[in-house]
Amino acid sequence: MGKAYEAVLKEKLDAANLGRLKVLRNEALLTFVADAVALCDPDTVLVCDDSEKMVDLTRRKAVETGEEIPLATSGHTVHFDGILDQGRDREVTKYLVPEGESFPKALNQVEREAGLAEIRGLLKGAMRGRTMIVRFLVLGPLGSVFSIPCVECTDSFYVSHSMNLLYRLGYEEFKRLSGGDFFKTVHSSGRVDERRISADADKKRIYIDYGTDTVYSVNTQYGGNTIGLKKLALRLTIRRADREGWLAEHMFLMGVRGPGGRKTYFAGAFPSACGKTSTAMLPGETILGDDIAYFRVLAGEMRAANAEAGIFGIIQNVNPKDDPLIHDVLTKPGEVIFSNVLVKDGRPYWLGMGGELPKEGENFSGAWREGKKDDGGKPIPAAHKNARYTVRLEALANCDPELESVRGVPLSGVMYGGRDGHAYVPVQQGFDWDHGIIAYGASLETETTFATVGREGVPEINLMSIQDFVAIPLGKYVRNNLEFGRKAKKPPLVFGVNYFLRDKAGKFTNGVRDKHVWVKWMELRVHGDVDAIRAPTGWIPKYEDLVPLFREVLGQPYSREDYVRQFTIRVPENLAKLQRVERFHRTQVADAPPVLFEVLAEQRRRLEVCAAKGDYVSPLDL
Ligand code: SPV
Ligand code: MN
Repeated sequence: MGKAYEAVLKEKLDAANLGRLKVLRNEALLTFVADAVALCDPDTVLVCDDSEKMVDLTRRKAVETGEEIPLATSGHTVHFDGILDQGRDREVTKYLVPEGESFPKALNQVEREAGLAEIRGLLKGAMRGRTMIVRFLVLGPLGSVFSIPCVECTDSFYVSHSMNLLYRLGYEEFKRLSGGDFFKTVHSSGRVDERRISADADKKRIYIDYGTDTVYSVNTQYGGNTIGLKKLALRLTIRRADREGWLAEHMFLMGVRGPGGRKTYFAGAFPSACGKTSTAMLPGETILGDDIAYFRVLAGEMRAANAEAGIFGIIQNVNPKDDPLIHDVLTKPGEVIFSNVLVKDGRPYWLGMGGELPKEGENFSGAWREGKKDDGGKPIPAAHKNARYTVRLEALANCDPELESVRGVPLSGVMYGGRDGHAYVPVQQGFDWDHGIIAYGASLETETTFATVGREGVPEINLMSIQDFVAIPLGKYVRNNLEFGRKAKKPPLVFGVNYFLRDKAGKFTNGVRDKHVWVKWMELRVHGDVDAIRAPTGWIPKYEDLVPLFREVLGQPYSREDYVRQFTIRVPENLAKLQRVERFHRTQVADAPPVLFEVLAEQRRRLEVCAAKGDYVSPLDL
């Protein structure tokens, strides 16, 4: 080798591990790994290839080190994160911005040199006494235009094990890679306690050096903070997609069955707790992805692929009735990592699983019994609300067969779903791509869910449900979406859904399962099989088209009263929503495209015209 990195690598890597690294013939990679080794100072380095032996080794080591504990069911393990490490941490996740460079002000950031010095200081010597695991993975299907190679150096076998389930193994891809860019992550759990849990939560930092496509993460283990390929890479991907003219979205992908056995693909963006996973997993349909989708126009057609190959899903409320498919995976033998659930006698328990939970067991706080309080005197729940499961998508009986398709799948529809108790109807279709992107995507609101009695949800905009990750100016991101639609010969239809519309008494106007009917209606719209009514906010379903769908999909009748209650246009509430959305874009989005305000202004005019018929206009009167 004879290069600067040679001495470092030779000191820590044995011949076999060094050989696996050198055969990749990638200077940038060797430099990156050597830098991580020199910085973190592990005792040994394990360079993983894609062999079953390696995959099995990281799986076994996760248990041997104590980061995961085997459960009674074969293949099941549990991992606990610290009490202050139960979710993505916005506060300490920052972009490293070089001095003098313009970067969106709304995003959490730190001057690059100062930030690098801080996080590298925290990583210095952090892996002493441990093994550094070097993992090669790929975002998107292997060997495709969607593929993005990634390397992660971590001292957590739990993180390494999780990546086996969530991504495509990429060692062979790196062999094929001659030069080319790749994403890099260095992660260390930092100091750990006797349960192998990160102990210095106050020193938790996740910094994104977007100029070098490198992520640094330390003193944390929660998947969303440590698995570089998840939301951290999404931030880098959005920048890359911006440069290259495609889109990286925070969306699920699903196949919806239509008449004659046809299958139509949809993508969907929902802020958390707005029905994203339950839509993606509707029984009878196929699931292609639950979190991150890439869109490209190939030969004039919009195509989509899942960046991931597994699910890091919220387990709260998963029950056999509403979520039969995933419930099946979580209760049968097979590879599942549970995190932050309650464990009693080798069995996992979570909130909302149905039935009584044990009164004691082990959870993220250690030994737990009902009534246990945290340092602030607040009761610790049996399991965390953000407790999760990690599984391969293929474990699901309805995993779509096109998951690994190198050209992705043709995308026919995009849906945006918020939590809106007051204004938007349960389902509607944008008048065109621009209207859908603007009136549904860029207007996506979710209500904060306060448990406090009498306190109503405060609407908060989460633009396309991706706002946290948009590492380019927000207005540019909206513009990219608008322009992207123009590149396709036939852009997908855009739908807005809202599963949370309430009546005057505050009751939900819809049942939990009604979403399946809306999805089937969208499928029919894509193929022009049903007509629709032109409402001020979009095309809405006709009553007579929904009746057979309710009967066929849910086996239940659908009354005209329900239809009128759900699809009445609420003019004042819609005007108020428009005002909030406009204010957001005027004040928070410096470079909002002018067309956005035009489309919103047209929507206002349509609502004002409609107001001649009254404040609340029945769909039967439109
Ligand atoms: C989300 O919070 O949107 C997730 C989980 O999908 S995380 O990996 O934490 O981002
Ligand atoms: Mn997500």
